[in-house]
Amino acid sequence: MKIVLATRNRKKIEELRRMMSDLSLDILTLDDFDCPEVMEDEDTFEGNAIKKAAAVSECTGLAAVSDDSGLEVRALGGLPGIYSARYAGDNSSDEKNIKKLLAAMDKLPYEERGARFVCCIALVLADGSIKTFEAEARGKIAITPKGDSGFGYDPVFYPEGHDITFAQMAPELKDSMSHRRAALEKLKMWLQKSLYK
Ligand code: ITT
Repeated sequence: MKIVLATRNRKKIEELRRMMSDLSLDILTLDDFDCPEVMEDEDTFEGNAIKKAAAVSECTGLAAVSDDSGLEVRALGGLPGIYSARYAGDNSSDEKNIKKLLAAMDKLPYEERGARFVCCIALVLADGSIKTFEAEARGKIAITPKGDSGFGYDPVFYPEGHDITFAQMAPELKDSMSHRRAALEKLKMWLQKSLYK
C-alpha cells in the first residue's frame, strides 16, 4: 500500500520513516507531489492532524498520514500547545521558541516545570475514512538547553525518569519513549488488525 507523509517538517519525516521502516508500506512524501499548503487553524491537535491528512489524501488520491504535535507546559496553562511551531511568531525558529519558553518560565523551580509532548497522528484512507491515534510523553522543562540532536523543544525536555534531554539522546533512545513513537504504535496496531488481516 502507498502512503503519503503529510508533513513538511524534515525532522518529523526522519523520525516517522525510521519508526515505520518495519511496515510493508511504500512511503512517499510531499516532495513527490505538488500539494497546496494547509492552514492549521483548528483548536486541537486532532483537528489539525485530520485537516492536514485529509488535504493531502485528496490532493494525491492516496492514503495519507499526518502528525500534529506540540509541547504543553502545566505552569503555562498548556501553552505553547497547538502553537508550538510558531510560539515566538510566524516563521519562528526552534531557538527563538525555546528562548521565549524559558523566559516565560523564568525562576520557576524544577518541581514546577512539568510538561508533556503530545502527538496526534491522523490516517486518512483513499476512500476518505479517518482514524486518529494520540499519545503523550511526560517530563520536565530544563532551566538551560542541553544537547543538539532531534529538533524543536528537544534540548529543553527531560523525559520522566531521565537526567538527559531528548536532544542529548541517541535518536533510537528518544524514539523508544517519544510521544510520536507511542502514537505510531497505535497506528501500527490498527493497520495490522484492519488492513493486513
Ligand atoms: P507540519 O505541520 O508540516 O507537520 P510543523 O513543524 O508545523 O510541521 P506542527 O504544527 O505539528 O508541525 O508543530 C509541531 C511543533 O511542536 C514542532 O515544530 C516542535 O516545535 C514541537 N514538537 C513536536 N514534536 C516534537 C519533538 O518530538 N521534539 C521536539 N519538539 C517537538
